[in-house]
Amino acid sequence: MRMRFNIQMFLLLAAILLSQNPCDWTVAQELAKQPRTEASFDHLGNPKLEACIPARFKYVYRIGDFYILGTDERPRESDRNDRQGKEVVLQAVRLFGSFLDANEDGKVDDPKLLKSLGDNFAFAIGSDRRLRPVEELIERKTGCYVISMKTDIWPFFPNWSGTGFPLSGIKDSMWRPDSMNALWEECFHTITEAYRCCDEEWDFGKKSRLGLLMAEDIAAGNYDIEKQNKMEGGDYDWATAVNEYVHQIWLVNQAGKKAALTKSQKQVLKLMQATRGFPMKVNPNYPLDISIRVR
Ligand SMILES: [Ca+2]
Repeated sequence: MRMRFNIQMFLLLAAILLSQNPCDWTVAQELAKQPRTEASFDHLGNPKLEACIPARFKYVYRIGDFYILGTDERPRESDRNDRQGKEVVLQAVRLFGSFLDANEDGKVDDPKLLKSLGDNFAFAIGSDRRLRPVEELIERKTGCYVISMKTDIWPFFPNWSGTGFPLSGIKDSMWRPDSMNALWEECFHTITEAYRCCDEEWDFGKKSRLGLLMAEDIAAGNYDIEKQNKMEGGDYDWATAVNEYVHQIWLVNQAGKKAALTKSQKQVLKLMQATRGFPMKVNPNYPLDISIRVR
């Protein structure tokens, strides 16, 4: 039951985080940003963002100007009770590396995606209590919206392969495979949010291509978001629902279970496949080579 509770908490908090449109916020904060040169993008990272990271965040990495930072707090729900915060940070760096270099040639597949990540986002790992002030500070000082993996709430299963789960179809927004590693989902949402900031096809609104496909599925009785909406007291936002729908479809496809998708869901898959550099799979053991250890 504890797992069930945690998944619900995970969905609820993920929904709250995703319900804000980070691009709108970033635009509003644009004036607060210092312009940075190409040279600093390559060699210096973002000193302003680094200055916001407290010493208790012992692990700081960057890929280009996109920062991944974490504490040494142990993840609360994991496969072993001796898992360390460092392991979560390192796996996040590997997942982002793999998402950015899906063909594994050691080069970022789509520099536009990396730029969007660095310009608009950072990724943080640790307990909710430790993360909140840092999320707020980074947003305020740099305009980067922080997407987080809350390791005191959400499950970290580093050996999860993303395959082998039973599935008869994605019926609702609450569906996740049992024993799923929540870190995959948070990193994936960061990637799709970055596309949302740099690619007009990646819109989650009601009139958007993705929004219309989800609406089709709901109208056909194939998919439900009302159960989650009720659980969240009517606050389950449409864009968040589309984002989670996209993630579920991606997850099912990368597990080799595309046949279980509806016609609309297969169209979502086509949009992903048509997006330049979009990672259709992820390798949790991707090497750390394209990242720089800052701390
Ligand atoms: Ca590549």
